[in-house]
Amino acid sequence: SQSENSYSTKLDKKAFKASVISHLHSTLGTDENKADNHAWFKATSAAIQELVLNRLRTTQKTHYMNDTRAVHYFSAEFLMGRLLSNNMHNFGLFETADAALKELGVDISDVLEEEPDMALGNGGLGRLAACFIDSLATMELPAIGYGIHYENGLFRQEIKKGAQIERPDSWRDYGNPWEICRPESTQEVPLYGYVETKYGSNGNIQKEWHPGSIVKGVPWDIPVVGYGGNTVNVLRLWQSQSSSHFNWDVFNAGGYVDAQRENIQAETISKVLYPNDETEAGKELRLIQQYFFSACSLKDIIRRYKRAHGDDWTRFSEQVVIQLNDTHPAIAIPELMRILVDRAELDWDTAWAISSKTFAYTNHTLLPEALERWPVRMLEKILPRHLEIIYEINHRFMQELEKKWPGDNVMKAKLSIIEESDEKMVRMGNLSVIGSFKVNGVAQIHSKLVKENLFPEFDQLYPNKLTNVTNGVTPRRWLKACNPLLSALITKKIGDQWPVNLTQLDKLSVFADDKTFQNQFMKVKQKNKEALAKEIKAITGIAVDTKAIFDVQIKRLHEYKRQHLNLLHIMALYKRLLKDPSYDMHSRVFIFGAKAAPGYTLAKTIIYAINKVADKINNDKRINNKIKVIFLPNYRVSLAEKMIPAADVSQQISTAGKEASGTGNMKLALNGAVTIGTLDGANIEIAEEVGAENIFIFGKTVDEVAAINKAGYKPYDYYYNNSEIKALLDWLDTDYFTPEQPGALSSLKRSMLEGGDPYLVLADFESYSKANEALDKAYKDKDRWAKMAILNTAKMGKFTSDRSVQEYVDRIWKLDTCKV
Ligand code: 26W
Repeated sequence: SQSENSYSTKLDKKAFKASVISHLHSTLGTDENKADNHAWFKATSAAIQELVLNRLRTTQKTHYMNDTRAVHYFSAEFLMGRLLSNNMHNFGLFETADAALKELGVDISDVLEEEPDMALGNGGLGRLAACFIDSLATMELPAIGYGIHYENGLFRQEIKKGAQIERPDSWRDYGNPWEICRPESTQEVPLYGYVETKYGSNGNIQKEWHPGSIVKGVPWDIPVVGYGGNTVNVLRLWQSQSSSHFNWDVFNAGGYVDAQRENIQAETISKVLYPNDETEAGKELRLIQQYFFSACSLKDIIRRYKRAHGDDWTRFSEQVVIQLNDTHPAIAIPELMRILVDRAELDWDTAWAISSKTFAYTNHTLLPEALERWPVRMLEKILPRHLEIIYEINHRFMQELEKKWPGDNVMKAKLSIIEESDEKMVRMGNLSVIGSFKVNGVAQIHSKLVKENLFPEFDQLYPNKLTNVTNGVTPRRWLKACNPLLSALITKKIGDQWPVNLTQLDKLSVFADDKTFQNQFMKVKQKNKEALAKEIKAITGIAVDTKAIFDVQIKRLHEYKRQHLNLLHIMALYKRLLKDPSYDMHSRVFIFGAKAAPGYTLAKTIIYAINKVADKINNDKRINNKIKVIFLPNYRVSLAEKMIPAADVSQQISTAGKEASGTGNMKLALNGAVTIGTLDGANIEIAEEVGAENIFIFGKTVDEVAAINKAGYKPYDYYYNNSEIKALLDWLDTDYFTPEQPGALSSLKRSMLEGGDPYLVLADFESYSKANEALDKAYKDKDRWAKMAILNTAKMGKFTSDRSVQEYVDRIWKLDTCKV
């Protein structure tokens, strides 16, 4: 196509074929006759990687020669998904590769299916980081992502008899074609030990940390290909390794096993991603992970800076900006202070002036249980010098507060980095705000709540520090690559610039009433639904009617996201149909994808409940296939890419004030799904863009939620006053859905009554039910629905991650593009 040619990196079908075959021979040691899909995947990837590495070298040379200021995106998670299709699209080579493989007798989609997801993240925060580095490369901005090279990413989910089982995700078992090990850039990271006080060269008191152990960090680079293929940045992920990997004395004394034990401990650091999303568990290994990758990354940055600027620290914050993706890497703040004060021997004020101009922090959640706090005792043991530095930062900060608000100890207690609870804690959020020059939330409403509820005093103290940058998603992966049919239709209508200039989608608006375009648009949706239906059949064995409404809720399982509100409503529809077989509703397939944190019992019960209700409904002949409930196991990026293009309806139903932004909401609307949602996170901005007629908004607002909680929320009132709600909750308490396990769903009922229904499921139920009726009615009007779907796609221009990144660049990072 035109769009591909205009960006294409001169490699035609013939040359591509030759390259794949040559890799089949020389890289994989096989041939065209013996190769299976996996070998074709490896060979195709190797052919692409050759181009990637060329552009990577050119990019790095260019950045080096220009001594560019760069952003360093520190994130404990990068949820990259698969890279082959994305890299081919970004090089403009997808269609060439497709044709070349076809001539070799190979189906490209079979090849793409061979790639394991890089699931080095939990959910929204990790996927946002992946979208941002895609945008940074596309926009030709000097940037590097820093994170952890987890040996095991987020667990693989199996569903056995309705319940979630976790299995390890070993994504590198057969080798990863993209990553490059850079042993020459290995770093060493100290841990444990004690701090010695002594006198430095200038006669001042100096601190020296004598670590109790040292681990090595070995970097693996993943190239990040920008759209157009010009800039290729890197994602640098650290793998931990034992530093003295063989202790000969112990070994020779017969202590082979003891000598190995220490190795194993060091290597445990990057073994596994913590699967908790929004719950801080306070685990020592997690703190070590955070410090490990922050320290390796800082050393890497400083090594590069010194190569250009020697020991002159004055330009450090001009060259380096570090974005902290939530507080997970916040320990980098005292680490930089340690390097500047203890190692470079700068005085505190000079060091602080540099450090506090280097860091910026993004907050991704308001949930109290997700706000990181580390026991002082734990820090003291693992990072004794950092604890001292944190105390010093806090001490000076308290003096600043005393000047501003003399004698106000309440204020001091609130803003202190140290929480004076029974067990003293270090508040990483407070440290991040104090140590950063900018702090942002991720959607307008979220940033407003960050200012008003989470950090109001900080906002008073530092009037322009807190700001908003609304999230975005990359349209290259989340429309162009995942939805080729819709992409082709859009390009035919408005040209090929939309992937890099998403607001051009608005040009589709004038066709929203055009019958021909409506037909074309809905035909694409229909084809995508048929493809997903096939997938559903293959995975679950269940046949679904592709004329039914495809209603999708895909996200981590969490009470605040309220999958159980969706489930209660499904049960309500089922009950209405049983009671009155002529109950008027368009047939609907409810599709879920969700992983629960392994220790989150109620979340697991909700998964179990969805599967058990699904079993019952899917096999109940009485309701004539009006409802199907599908739980697709192991929700992940590559599955999302199949589900999103096929969705008619996008469920975004969190309790108002709880979902910081959401990004799935953007991806689904971009692909023509209509949202049913609360006024929460970015839903509010989506509603603003698409207009009230093109979205189904329901439920209590942020202010109403606050008022209800203040007055004392009584879920029993809803239970006793709404007979449908009562019947539904009581139903959960029978053995109707779990005959083999009576009472298995009772705890779900209890959570909404005795448990206090903390996320206001019952308070929002009726409003949700009404919104669903309106949605059902709208769907039955084919023209109206087509118009809504088109306008959802047309009005998503704002939500490209290019726009988010541009806002960071203009208002926080102050970067210049660097054409490669
Ligand atoms: C320490 C445990 C833990 C782990 C992960 C706490 C918190 C997190 C993340 C901050 C959770 C997360 O992914 N938050 C999501 O960030 C997205 C990107 O900004 C938002 O779109 C989602 O609304 C928010 O839930």
